[in-house]
Amino acid sequence: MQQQYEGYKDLADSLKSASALLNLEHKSQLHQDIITICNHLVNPSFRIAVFGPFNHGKSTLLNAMLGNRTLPIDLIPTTGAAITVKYGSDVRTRIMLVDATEVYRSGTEVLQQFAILDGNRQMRKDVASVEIFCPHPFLETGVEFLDLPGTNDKDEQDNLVREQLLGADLVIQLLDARKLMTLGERENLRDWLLDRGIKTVIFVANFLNLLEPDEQKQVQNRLLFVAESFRAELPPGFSNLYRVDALPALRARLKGDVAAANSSGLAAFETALQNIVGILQPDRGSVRLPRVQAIASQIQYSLKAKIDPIALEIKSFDDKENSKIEIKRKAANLIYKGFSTSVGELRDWLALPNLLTKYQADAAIALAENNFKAWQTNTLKKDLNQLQLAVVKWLYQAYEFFQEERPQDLIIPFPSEPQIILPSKPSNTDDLSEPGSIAVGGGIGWLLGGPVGAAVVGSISYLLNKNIQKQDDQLAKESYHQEVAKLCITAI
Ligand SMILES: Nc1nc2c(ncn2[C@@H]2O[C@H](COP(=O)(O)OP(=O)(O)O)[C@@H](O)[C@H]2O)c(=O)[nH]1
Ligand SMILES: [Mg+2]
Repeated sequence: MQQQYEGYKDLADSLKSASALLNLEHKSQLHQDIITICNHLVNPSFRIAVFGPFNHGKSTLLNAMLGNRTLPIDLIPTTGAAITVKYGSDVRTRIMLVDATEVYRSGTEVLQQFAILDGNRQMRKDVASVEIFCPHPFLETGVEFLDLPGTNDKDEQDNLVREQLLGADLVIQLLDARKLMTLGERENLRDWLLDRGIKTVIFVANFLNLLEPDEQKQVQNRLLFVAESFRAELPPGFSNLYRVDALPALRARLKGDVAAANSSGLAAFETALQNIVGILQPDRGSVRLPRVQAIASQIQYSLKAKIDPIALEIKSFDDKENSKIEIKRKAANLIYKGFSTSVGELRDWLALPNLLTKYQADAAIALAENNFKAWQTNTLKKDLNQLQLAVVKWLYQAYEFFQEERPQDLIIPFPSEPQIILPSKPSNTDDLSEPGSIAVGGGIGWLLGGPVGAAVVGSISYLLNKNIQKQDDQLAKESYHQEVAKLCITAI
């Protein structure tokens, strides 16, 4: 039992924290219902509420059961507060005010002051709860009664009453046999109760004694129909319809007249009630949990109504982001491919064998013609620039597209101009008139002018075309211009 209560406390806490997410107005129906359900879940007593329009004899019936005039009857204008009747060793009244002041008095006279409606038929706003303690054996078993104000006074009171029903384990619905509810009223009530999972409802018909005997029979049949149309969930074998003449019952109890109590219908009703409570009380979960389910699905529904638009917003945001990511992915792919191709081309170009194949002859000739720097700028650097530009173009696209800071430019340094040392001129050569035998890069042009220069250039082409410069060292030695040509090729 203890464990079960702790479980219910957890359940109540979960309901409260789920409802907190809804930011409900404190006065809203759902918020009130949740509070009521949570309090009900952890209430250790079995609560029986008496419900019905004012002047139907609710208080009279409860007094008849209690065997005294504990509850105010005929308060003028009418009872305004819900009064809980609990077990106590003597009759006492406790009124809690909204400012947490407690009014605790012997007897029930103090009710006249706090529990009636004022001239405007309004309940005193400063009263939070009204309890009466009573030494009755039925109450001692952990049962409490709830005497409710009339339901057709004012909307505010209707709300109060309905909340109280939600917190009751068993509802006694009082009917006036002289004026039964209309079909519409009945359906309203039934829907309201069933929607909230309130299924333990017993009908008690009052005032049947005021009808003529033939009328009684007719009304009895209609009452049966009303009771049957309500799908009550009572323990098997118990009727959900009883007849009690409340005032004669109270009088019989006050006098101790057992026969009169029997004929008023009170004794049979009490016996049935005690048996029903005996079965339901140990199994309060089965009464209370359907209401938790009803309220939980309302919370779920409200939460879903909040979640759905947010989920939709998140989805459309995600979709947008994903399509952006997809575009970026495609762009990255494209740029990466282009970049790889361009870098590949540059790398191939830079490979020494390729450079030699493409440029060695021209470079060596340029060197021989003292034209190396101009050749380097106009041919070699131009070709490199083109390839480099292709690489950098992709990089710039990437940095622009992904909004990154541009990197430093790619710098490929050039070696300094090659230098050669001319061998000494053979003595039998007349073609060269100048005596200088050593020249450094850039300085041999004047030395190689004239026919010797032309012969050197011719030799460079010849040697590279034949590709014999390595094979035959002898050959170079055979002629001075071939030797110089070979030096130029090597320098390059
Ligand atoms: N004749 C007659 N009067 C009744 C009966 N039950 C209640 N009354 C009277 O109806 C009036 C309203 O009763 P009360 O218990 O205060 O009704 P409540 O407003 O539903 O609590 C009182 O004057 C009662 O005496 C009954 O069975 N027969
Ligand atoms: Mg009353």
